Amino acid sequence: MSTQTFNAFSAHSSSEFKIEKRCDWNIEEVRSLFNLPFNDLLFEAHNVHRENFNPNQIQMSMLLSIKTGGCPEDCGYCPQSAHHDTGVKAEKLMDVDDVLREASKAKQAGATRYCMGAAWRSPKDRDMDAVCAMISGVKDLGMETCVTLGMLNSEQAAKLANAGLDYYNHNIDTSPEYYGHIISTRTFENRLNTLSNVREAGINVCSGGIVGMGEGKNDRAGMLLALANLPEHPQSVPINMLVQVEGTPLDKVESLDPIEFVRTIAVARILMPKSMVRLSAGREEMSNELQSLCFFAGANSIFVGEKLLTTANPEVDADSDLFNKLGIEAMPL
Ligand code: SAM
Ligand code: DTB
Ligand code: SF4
Repeated sequence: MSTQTFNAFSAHSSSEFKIEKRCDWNIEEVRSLFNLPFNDLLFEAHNVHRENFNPNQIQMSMLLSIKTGGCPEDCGYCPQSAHHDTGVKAEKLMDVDDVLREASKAKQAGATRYCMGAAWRSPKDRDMDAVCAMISGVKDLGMETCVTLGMLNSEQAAKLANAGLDYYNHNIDTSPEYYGHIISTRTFENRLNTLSNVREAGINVCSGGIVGMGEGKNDRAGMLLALANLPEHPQSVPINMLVQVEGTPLDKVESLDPIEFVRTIAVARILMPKSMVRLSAGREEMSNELQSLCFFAGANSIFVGEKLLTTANPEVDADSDLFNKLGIEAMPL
């Protein structure tokens, strides 16, 4: 092992590869991980991964947009914001029966977690009963449940917990410093507040972010630092590569070097050794080789199915071909 690797890790590892679960990382440590030689970073991340997970298993989630478009928030990346002209039409909340029909197809396709997303700033109280019925219906099918509905107060979080919700997805999206460049209709603090309401209701936290939004390396480090230093590591950490959508302010932003994307996954794995790290949006534009590097670097969850919320995801057959080539199997529940 190079001296550089040894120095970079000696400050925070109890043995060569053992990295304790910590919530007190500092930005210099995170930056030094990002700056490691690529092979050293991948080697360390893969070892951390192997200590905590079967490296040949990937968890599979499926997404459904239960309420599409017309969102009052102005997130610069999002095709569903009413502030951007993207051609995504505003729809009503889906009927519970339709959602459950889609969920049973997802189960047949091998998904073990069903994630339902709504283009809301926060749910209206009048919508909560329908969402709770979706959650309990999906649970009855034998899948884990996840919803992403925007900001929640503590009463709403408690209601979702009572319905049996397993995970709440609420991304911090980028570093605190870059947040205002991407979204003006809410603050980073608002995000942390909802995460705290979710955690206090006893729901597992799914929180990650997006890279490739024109942010710098320090923002990627700052985003992962903020996630790793939450009172508890999020149980799931989705890392999205920006899907550029025409009509959004971030369309045509300079795309992120794929090697830097793999570094982001690797650093997430090292900082949050026991969390599921999801190679989330953006796989449609990634080669098999890039995805394979991400799995080696510690990603162990994906979204399956041909659609994310409004944009494309790889064909189910393409994913199973890749998994066969890599000897990867679905992670059982
Ligand atoms: N409205 C809720 C919210 O923002 O929390 C839930 C739905 S929102 C679409 C869920 C997440 O999708 C966002 O937090 C963002 O991380 C991700 N996302 C949205 N548009 C994206 C894009 N174009 N590329 C990558 N990720 C995207
Ligand atoms: C997450 O981190 N990524 C998913 C899920 N959580 C809700 C959403 C990705 C959306 C990509 C753009 C779209 O399809 O609209
Ligand atoms: Fe609305 Fe969520 Fe899209 Fe932001 S990311 S515009 S809150 S749907």
